[in-house]
Amino acid sequence: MAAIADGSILAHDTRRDVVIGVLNVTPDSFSDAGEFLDPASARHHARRLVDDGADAIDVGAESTRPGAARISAGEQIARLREVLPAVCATGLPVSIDTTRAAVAEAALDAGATIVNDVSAGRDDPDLLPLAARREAVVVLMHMLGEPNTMQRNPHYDDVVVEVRDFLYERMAAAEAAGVPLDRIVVDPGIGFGKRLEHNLALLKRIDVLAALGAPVLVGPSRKSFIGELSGESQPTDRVAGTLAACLEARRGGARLFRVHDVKALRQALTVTAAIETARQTQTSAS
Ligand code: HH2
Repeated sequence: MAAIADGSILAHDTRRDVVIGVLNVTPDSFSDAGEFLDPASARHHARRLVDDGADAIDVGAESTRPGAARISAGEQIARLREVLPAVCATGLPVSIDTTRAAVAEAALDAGATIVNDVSAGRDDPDLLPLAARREAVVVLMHMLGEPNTMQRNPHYDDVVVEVRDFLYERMAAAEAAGVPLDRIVVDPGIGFGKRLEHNLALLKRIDVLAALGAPVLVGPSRKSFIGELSGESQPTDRVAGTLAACLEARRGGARLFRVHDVKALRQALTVTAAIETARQTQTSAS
């Protein structure tokens, strides 16, 4: 785990699974609202993510759950001020989950090296040029509309093709802003303007997105489609469904997983990798 704090863990040549632990410094996130708003508990949770085997930590100060209220860049920065230095001190690469350039800049100044933008550079025109200047890794995520309205009757003719074309266009926009291809990660945006069937179609066809040539990140963690399928109303009780979604996405070529339950996913990935190795050993011996 040496020398990865610059975000190079996300580089294109890695075949390693990357587990990104979620740290929401928010009062209104859908599954961990208010838990880590106070800096001491945020620091404590960051250390726990490290102990649980996270490869990186994604810190956000604005909820993107359906219908969430927008908060200003200044308020996001205030929420993050005490938390970010402590999270960066863990030594893991730190990702900032924001659509605002000012927030991204404050996080990069504090030591973050990855910008996770759920608007894929559409919300703030300064974000991609900033990421380019600061040589940050950028996560470009698909979202239909915006958090306030995205779950109002989302419609696609072909969700996989439309998400792929959107990500292709945003990759081109990021490259035009100066972000090199080997610093771009793409994400289908599970739950962002998608019904159950859209989420399932995307998780089933990650290979189509992987063909774009950038590493694919998925963030199904505890999301409502798992509740729809299982009847589980408590997000914290959706861990098993989260693991299933991540492992299926991995079969299609997803390499990065943004999750709340790092320890459980790490274990699932370790077992999956061991079985794959056993299969390869068997095949080469026969
Ligand atoms: N999902 C959430 C937030 N950020 N970023 C990426 N790249 N991909 C995702 O799927 C994704 C994301 C929503 O989850 P969470 O942070 O737990 O909730 P909230 O937005 O309510 O804080």
